[in-house]
Amino acid sequence: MATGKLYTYPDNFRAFKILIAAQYSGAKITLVQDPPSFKFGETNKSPEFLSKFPLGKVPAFEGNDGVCLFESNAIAYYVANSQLRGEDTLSQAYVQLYVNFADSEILPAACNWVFPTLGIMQFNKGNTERAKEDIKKALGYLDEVLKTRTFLVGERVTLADISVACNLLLLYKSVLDPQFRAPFRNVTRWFTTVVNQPQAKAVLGEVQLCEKMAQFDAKKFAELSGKKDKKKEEKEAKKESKKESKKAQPKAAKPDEDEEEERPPPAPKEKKDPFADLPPPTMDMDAFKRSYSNEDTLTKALPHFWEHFDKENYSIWHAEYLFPEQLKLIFMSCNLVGGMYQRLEKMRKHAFASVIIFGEDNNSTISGVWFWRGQNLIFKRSDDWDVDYESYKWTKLDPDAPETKKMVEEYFCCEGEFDGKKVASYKIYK
Ligand SMILES: N[C@@H](CCC(=O)N[C@@H](CS)C(=O)NCC(=O)O)C(=O)O
Repeated sequence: MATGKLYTYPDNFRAFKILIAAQYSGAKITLVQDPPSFKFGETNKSPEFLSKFPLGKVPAFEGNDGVCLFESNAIAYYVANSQLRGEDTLSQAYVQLYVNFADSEILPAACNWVFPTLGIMQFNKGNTERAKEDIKKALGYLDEVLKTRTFLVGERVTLADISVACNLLLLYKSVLDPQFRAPFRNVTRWFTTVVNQPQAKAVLGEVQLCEKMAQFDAKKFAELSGKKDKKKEEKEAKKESKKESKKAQPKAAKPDEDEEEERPPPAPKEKKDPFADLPPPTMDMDAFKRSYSNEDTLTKALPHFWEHFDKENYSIWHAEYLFPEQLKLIFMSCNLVGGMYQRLEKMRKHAFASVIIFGEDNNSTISGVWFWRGQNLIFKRSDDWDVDYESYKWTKLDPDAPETKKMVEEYFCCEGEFDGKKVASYKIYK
């Protein structure tokens, strides 16, 4: 039976899957999640940890026999028993179906909806509405399945129930209010059954279902940080009144009306080239990114950068997150930055960034160095790119100044003095 240590941070729903599986199988797992033995952003970035888990991600499992595993579903499988894995090949295939369904069809939408309500991700109305629709679709499917079943696969709890329930946990706790969950009664019955099994309860404690849907309060967010951005509000109001179809922003009132407005989706407009006003690019961005990804940053990628950087057609910028007092756990800040990168997917060919999260849980800042095509703020070139940038202060840097050289080196290497700030984590946009 598996015995070992599980590295994670407290209250990680990914670790819950593993811990619940271990409750069923009797696997002995020692949690390593509190300082000094584990500090998220530090321990998991240490050479010792990386030698065992090269991606530096948690949860990560180290068996007493030396087995090292990451990816929460793989660990849950390893520490489970045959009941949880599925007793025959078809049941095992169904278990895989639900484990993957939980991660692909539920989790991304759950994060897009819940994270802004926790203040750890920039709110975007279109994204939240889309996430709600995705969740409705996933719950609708599960509700059909669970009409005639107590558990998702077979007659007993399996990893299917554990994975799906853990990925629904944040939703049920904070946004699936009685009205939203009313059409999905079978799912709620099943969810309550699963989380109240003694093995789940031992890990999750009492799970209280949401009474009132948590909301992102844009005004409060801005007021609290003392940086109310009038321009952004005006823009939002304008967008709202125009019912801009592109982002399919529904009215706040009735959900049924919202759906009508959203369907059918508008035909995609012919997009104009955001860089139409600029000469063709001269710098080979891919070549730099290849060097950055594959070669030593200090001795290869940086010299490559300075040799090929074309200051006529590209510019370098420093970005400072404007609301550090809102930042909570370091991994949440990573998600904030990761979400911004995702929303800027189509800009990747034209930009590169190293964004660093400094400090520690509940006391951190985010700043980065970017470079991109053109001399002005790149985010203004397309409506698709303007979601997050106003949360940052942007300062254009002089590419010839020695301070810039130092800053670029520190940020690209994610190492350096940083005016005394301590690197907790970083994310590269490439
Ligand atoms: N698919 C992975 C995701 C793991 C993951 O993204 N972990 C995050 C925290 S929730 C992490 O360790 N991030 C640190 C990093 O990206 O450096 C799993 O299910 O285990």
